[in-house]
Parts: sequence; structure tokens; C-alpha cells
Amino acid sequence: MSESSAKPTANIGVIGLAVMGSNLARNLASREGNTVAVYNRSRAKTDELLAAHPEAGFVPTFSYQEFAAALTVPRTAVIMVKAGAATDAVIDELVSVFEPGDIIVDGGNALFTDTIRREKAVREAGINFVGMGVSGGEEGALLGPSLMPGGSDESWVTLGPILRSIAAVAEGEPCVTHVGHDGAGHFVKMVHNGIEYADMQLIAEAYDLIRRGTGYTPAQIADVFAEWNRGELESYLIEITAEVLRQQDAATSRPLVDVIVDQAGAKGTGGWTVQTAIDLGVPVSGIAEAVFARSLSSHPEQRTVAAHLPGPAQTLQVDDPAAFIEDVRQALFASKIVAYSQGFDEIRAGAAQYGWNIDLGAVARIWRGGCIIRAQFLNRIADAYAQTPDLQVLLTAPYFVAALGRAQSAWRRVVADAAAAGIPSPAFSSSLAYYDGLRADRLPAALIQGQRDFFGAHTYRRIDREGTFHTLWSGDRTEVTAEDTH
Ligand code: NBP
Repeated sequence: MSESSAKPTANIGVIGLAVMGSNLARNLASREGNTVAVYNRSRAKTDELLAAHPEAGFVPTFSYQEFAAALTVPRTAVIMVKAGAATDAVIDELVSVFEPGDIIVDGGNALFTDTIRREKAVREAGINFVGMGVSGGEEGALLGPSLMPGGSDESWVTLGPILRSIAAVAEGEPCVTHVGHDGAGHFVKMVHNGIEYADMQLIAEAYDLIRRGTGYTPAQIADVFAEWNRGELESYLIEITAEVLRQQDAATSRPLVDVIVDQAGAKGTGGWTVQTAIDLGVPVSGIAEAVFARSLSSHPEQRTVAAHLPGPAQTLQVDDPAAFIEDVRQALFASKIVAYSQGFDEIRAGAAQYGWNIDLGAVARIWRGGCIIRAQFLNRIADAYAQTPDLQVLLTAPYFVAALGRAQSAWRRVVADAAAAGIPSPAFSSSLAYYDGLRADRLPAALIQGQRDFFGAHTYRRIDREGTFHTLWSGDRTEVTAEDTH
């Protein structure tokens, strides 16, 4: 600890004053009872923030020693720096000036396995480390984000009231819960982002099908989305889709969506969700298709050489636009249920793997406000887990079974029409394939087991007897138990 004569006055501090950190610091400062110390590696950002927001009453600091000395005990610091090496650098500095019982919160988009590693290392110094998912972008950070903190129960005692005061509020409840220990918060934030990828891809496919099927202009399709936003699809993403489609390009007067290059970027959290799901053996096919659809879009060199590949003209002949649009709406809702079900399945599997006690209903509730996937629909998920906390597959909850039943025919028509017309709809069609795979009485996985046993003696189980079996394929075709063969 450094010596400092100044009396500590701040109950919380923020390190990293780029857009997210400065907005979160302003949000904290605006709440009754908070005094916020701020620090940024380069001085200019601190000076700018202070000059722009004198009303916040920030306590500026210009070294880690000053930062620690400005904080009351237990010292509580929220790190909002670039995820990765910068986070490790800041943690090392803080550990050298903090004391046992203090709290370090990482609000960056860290990979949850990094958070598990950091929590373990910081705990050895007696300091609490909390990996916290923050969703809602810069506006959320300022006005009320959805917050997904992990970390120890001890840190939650101090952090809980502060975080509740700055979080978004949905139906009277703050959008924050203590998700679970160590990396649980960042894990849940990662899956949130994966679901966001799927939701966005599904919306994009719905737009594309409507446009190719009806010939509506983007502004007309904006009206469709605005209408959908008044029903069961009501959500932030549907709402902003209408706004994006309505936007006209000032330079060309064309719809803006038509002058934007059709190559989607990504910052990696969708990919993490898929990689982690693969490690856990969870089929998040809708999220994976969304991630891969962005990858495919971003290879113009491959798309150029493949543009002449044979296939239908990628247009649809729709006789009844209103009926077709309703079919697409149903297909979107059904596919969305699948994507969310897969995401919650991944959280359930992650919790089991890493020993986190995650309340899935609470996760659905904290996503109702502040974050990008905020939606009325999340209430239905919360209800499902309230009714059956250990629900094996979310989409088997009665509300979703009924919704999927209603959407069936439309969903199948849309996927079939898209395939026949050669219009890519990877997330729609993979969601339907997942759904049919789940409900199938028998899967061709049996054949795969036979193939595996043929070429690799990987063995198989039988439907009529206990044990593990291997067939001597090239010999007399006699079936023997695995134990007998090795
Ligand atoms: P950036 O991710 O652009 O990071 C810039 C900040 O990191 C600056 O304050 C910079 O200090 C600091 N920094 C760097 Br770079 N290296 C450092 C180091 N070695 N030591 C100390 N500080 C260092 O900022 P952002 O967009 O505000 O995002 C902050 C975090 O929030 C990120 O982890 C991001 O993934 C996460 N997040 C962002 C969003 C979003 O919508 N943007 C949403 C949710 C979470 P300097 O000024 O001295 O260069």
C-alpha cells in the first residue's frame, strides 16, 4: 500500500475510461450514495471525463496508488479495459495496491476460462475477483445495463446493492443477479452473445425471404417488423431492425441496407459460445449456423468464384404476400425458441461441468432489460423454469410445445420453399432439423456406431442387452463383447 494523506472518499472506482468505462462510471456516480474514483492508463481520458461531467463528482486519480488510497474499505474496483492482456496488466497492478477482502470486478468481455484462472490467482492474495458480464453497449452502461456477475458470495454482499442500483429495471426488477462463482458470469454473458448472433441471423433470414418472396421494399418490410414488435416477437432486436430497414442513405437516397457491404463482422463471443458448446457436447446448431453465416459472408473471394454455381434463381413466387409473411413470422418464432433453448442448454451443461449453481429462470429475468436480446419472450422462459426448475430441454415446456405446435406447418413450408428456391436460410433450416432430430424415435446414429465399429473397433451398445459389443466385421461376422476382443 502506498502512503497517502488524503482520506478515502470513494466507495467504488472504475479503471479504463473509454466509452464503456466512462459511461459506467457516470451511471454509478448518478446513483444516491456513490462516490466514484476514476483512473485511466493515459491521463487524457480522465481529464476529458472530468471536464465533460463535473456534475458526477468523480475523484480523479493518476496512479494505482492514488486510486487505492481514494477507496474506502473494502476497496471495490471495476475494470473496463480491452479484454485480454490489458485486463491481466491492470489486475497485477491492483493486486499490488489492494489488501485482503478488497474486490476487483472485471466488466470486460473476458473468456470465462480466463476469469476462472484470474479468480484463482487473485484469491490467493485474499482478494475477491468478480468476472462480470455487462450487456447493453454504451447506452446500457450509461442508463442501465444487464449485469451478470460471478465471483464469491462475500463480494456479492458489497457489490449487490451497488449493482442493483445501476442495472436496467424490467417489470420492477433490477436486471442483475449473482449468477454463480468464478467464471459463471462471463460464461452466461458469452452464451447471451451467442443467442444474440442466432437471433440476428434469424431476423436477417426472415427479412431476406420476405424481400425475395414479396418484392416489398426495405421500408415496407420495416412496417412488417414494427407490426411484429407488437406481438409475441416483441424485442429490442425486432424494434431496431425496423429502424435499420427504414433508414435511407443520405448520399444516394437508396435504402441504407442496400448500400451496406453484405459481410458481417464479429468480435468473437459467438465463436466462443460454439467452441465451448462443442467441448461440452451441447448441440447449439442455431448459434453455430449464425456464426458460420457471418464467416461465409465475409469471404468475398470465395463468393465471387462460386457465384456461377448452378441452382435456382433465388427468388420466390408468392401468391399471397400476407399469408407468406405470417408463415415467415411463425418460422422465425419457432426457430427463435430453438436457439434460446440451445443457449439455455449450454448454460445448464456449463453449470454442471464447472460446479455453478445457476438459476436459469433468474438468467432469463435479468435479460429482460438492458441487454441486446431483451424481449418479452424471456418471461415465458422464466415461467418455464419456475414451473420446472430442472427442465431438461427448454422447448419441452408446455408454452413452447404449444407455440411450436402452432408454428409447425408454416415453419416447414418456409424452410421447404427457401430450399426449393435456393435461398439460403441456414438458421431456419438447422433449427427445424434440430427440432426433428430431438423428437425422432430413432436416429441414424445407430448406423454411425456401426461404421465406427467397422473401421475403428469403437464398439457399440445394443438395444436388447447390457454391455459393450464389437463385431468381427471381416471374419465370420460373429458379434462378441468388447471385453472379449481386447
Ligand atoms: P476498449 O475495449 O476499446 O479498451 C480501451 C481501454 O482499455 C482504454 O481505457 C485503454 O486505456 C485501456 N487499456 C488498454 Br487498450 N491497454 C491497457 C493496459 N495495458 N493497461 C491499462 N489500460 C489499458 O474499451 P471499451 O469499448 O470501452 O470496452 C471496455 C471493455 O468492455 C472491453 O473489455 C469490452 O469488450 C467490454 N464491453 C464492451 C461493450 C461495447 O458495447 N463496447 C459491451 C460490453 C462489454 P488508454 O486510454 O490508456 O489506451
